[in-house]
Amino acid sequence: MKNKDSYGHVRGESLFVDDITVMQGTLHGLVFDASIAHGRIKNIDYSKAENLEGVVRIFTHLDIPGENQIGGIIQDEPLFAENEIHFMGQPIAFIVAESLAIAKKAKSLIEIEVANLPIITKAKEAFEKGLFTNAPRTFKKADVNEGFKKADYIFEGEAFTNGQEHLYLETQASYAYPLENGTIKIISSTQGPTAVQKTIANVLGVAMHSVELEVVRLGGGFGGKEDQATAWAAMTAVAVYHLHVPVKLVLERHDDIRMTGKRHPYHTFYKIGLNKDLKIIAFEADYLQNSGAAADLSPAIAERTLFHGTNSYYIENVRMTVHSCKTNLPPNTAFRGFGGPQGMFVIEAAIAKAAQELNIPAYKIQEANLLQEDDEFSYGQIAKNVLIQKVWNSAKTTFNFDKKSKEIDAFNAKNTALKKGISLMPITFGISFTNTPMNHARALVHIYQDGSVGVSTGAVEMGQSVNTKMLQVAAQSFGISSQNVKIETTNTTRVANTSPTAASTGADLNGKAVQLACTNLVDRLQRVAQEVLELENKSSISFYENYVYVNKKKTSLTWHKLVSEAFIRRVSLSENAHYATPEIHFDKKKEKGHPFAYHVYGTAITTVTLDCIRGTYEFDSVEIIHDFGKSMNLGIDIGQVEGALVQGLGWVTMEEIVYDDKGILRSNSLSGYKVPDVFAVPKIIKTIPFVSDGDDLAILKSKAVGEPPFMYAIGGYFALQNAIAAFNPRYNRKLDAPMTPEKTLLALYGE
Ligand code: MTE
Ligand code: LUZ
Ligand code: MOS
Repeated sequence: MKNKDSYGHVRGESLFVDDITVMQGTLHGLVFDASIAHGRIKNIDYSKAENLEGVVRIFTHLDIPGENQIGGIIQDEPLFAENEIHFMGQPIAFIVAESLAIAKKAKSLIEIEVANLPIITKAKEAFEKGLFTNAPRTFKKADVNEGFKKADYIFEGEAFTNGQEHLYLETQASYAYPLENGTIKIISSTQGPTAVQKTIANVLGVAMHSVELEVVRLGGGFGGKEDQATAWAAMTAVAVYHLHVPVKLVLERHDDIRMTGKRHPYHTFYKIGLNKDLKIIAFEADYLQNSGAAADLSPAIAERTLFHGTNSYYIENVRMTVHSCKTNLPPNTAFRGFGGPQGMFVIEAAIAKAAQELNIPAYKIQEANLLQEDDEFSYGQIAKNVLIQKVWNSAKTTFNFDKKSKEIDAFNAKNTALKKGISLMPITFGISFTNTPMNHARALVHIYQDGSVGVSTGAVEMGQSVNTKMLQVAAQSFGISSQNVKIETTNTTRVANTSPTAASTGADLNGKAVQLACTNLVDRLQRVAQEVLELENKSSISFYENYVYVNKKKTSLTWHKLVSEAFIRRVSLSENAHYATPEIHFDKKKEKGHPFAYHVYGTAITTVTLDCIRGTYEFDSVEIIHDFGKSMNLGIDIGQVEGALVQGLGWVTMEEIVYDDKGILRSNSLSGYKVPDVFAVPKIIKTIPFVSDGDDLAILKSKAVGEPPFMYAIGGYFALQNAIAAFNPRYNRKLDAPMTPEKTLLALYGE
């Protein structure tokens, strides 16, 4: 089945927030934000702006009826700045006017006086000054000092990864309007409708039942709308609270890029100890996470860095600590992989460093340390149904790794202006929110009396095709064709108390809830069929291709007829089901437990050709063996792998976020911030499913796929490093992503 949205998308018929037909009297909002990164507000004069014709009202923190607070995990982030500005782009006021053009004019008339305060943009500086958004977290396994004592080789180094702009096609957006009795309805482009609802209730000082959140779909989220869709929705809600008319806010691209947080940059200090047989016996890391000016999701992201700090390797002695450093950047936030990519980059950097020092290819170290069945992760979970060795071997044989390596050596021996590089990148990614209490979901399924079906869940469609998967689950459970099923919008009045659609768990959690609801309905309908067909029992009854079957034989009773019989017999045709992932637990005091329902495995082989005169490069191929389990929709799942891979290659090669010393974002538009275009995509991307049983905790045994493939791209970074080293043997690898052509050129001719 194709993505249900594909028809609407190519015809331009799919609705996003900005496409909603607005109601009469709708007003337009614009955010007045800080143009400096740190300072004390001495005075703001709104009078000229307020007096402009067409300006309805300018809202500040003084207009907030409840709490001026939007922090999700830690309450450290005001909706509107009060006395102090903490980052460039921080919202100070919300201008509401009859048109956007008027609001823009008004914005230019606001006069602000500030006293500058010292600006910190680098994690390391904040670390040295002791500035943090939240407490550090440490995962320990066995005794790392003892491990280093036993090691034959010890290497130390630093690794950097920069941030990443989400660049969802649809910018942050919200449309809010009053319903009766003080209720406000908000249509928002958010991955977390309940979080937005809860925050708005707190900002307005009203009960959650007075705030209704509705999400149709997102033009991409990638984590950027897991926590950071809230502010914009809250601003429109504050305006509606006071004005009692509809208010719309759609960020323009420059405003969105400037005001929102990004992937966390990391600056990490690591130490790795190996034995003569290349076993990694000890690994230690201090990750300096650049959290920005408020915690946002930093504590949770820090946690996932630790979970994935040892990637696909078994390491006996480990100590890893994340320090969430408070800087004057916009609060950094969730982005596909959620700290996992940052963690995996470091262990791969440490392995690359060791390989260089030992003068061996990195894959020999990788291969000597792959996780085996029943190995213990640093967080205490025992690895079960481990596929990493298998997918690794499969990638090497399927894609002729040995032959390719030799060909590349031969090519490099013959050529001077062009050099090639190759790498292997294994991934092991845990599926579940690492915060155990978040792993639950609900579904509300209605069978209408004409046999058509409406399904509501807490899942948010953002292009990942979760709605198509929900539709498949319902259609398959009922044995009816997919045209009979409609996936409804995500709405907090139909499905409440949801976790955000994130952590790649959307299809699993919501799909399992849909499955449960459908199973209960099937049970009821089987009883009706038993009556109608006058059978002894219902165990022989099944539903298939819109018909009732008995002992696998088609009867004349159709699904539609059966449903109308059930309706006449006053049988409930609606069901609400709740699913909570079984088995998982985690003890945050001991930092041990079983946090993940299962793991997703895979291995990518990447080859690159480097132009050693220009410093430019092209990825020739990325060939992947990926563990989909039993994919319920291979077209969609391969699309996720390819999209994630290219997004990851952007992160490690070309997307360079630049804040200057004053904390001003210089890479603030697409002329200065380059993302992969069609020419940057590897010439060959091959994704071959690794055939396995899947996992019972995955929906229909089809494993989660949203984030894991992002990390294949890390292999692209190291393939490129290898190509540089083939040209410049003196190159002392500075593992600093992204490896832009400029940095590559310097590396080719530097020490
Ligand atoms: N795919 C598209 N097209 N657009 C997106 O915004 N977000 C990614 C991934 N794939 C995203 C996407 C992220 S960050 C996550 S966590 C998952 O989708 C969320 O959806 P799922 O849980 O249904 O996999
Ligand atoms: N969000 C979250 C996530 O709150 N917890 C997680 O573990 C997570 N993992 C990936 C992406 N988003
Ligand atoms: Mo994805 S970073 O979990 O939204």
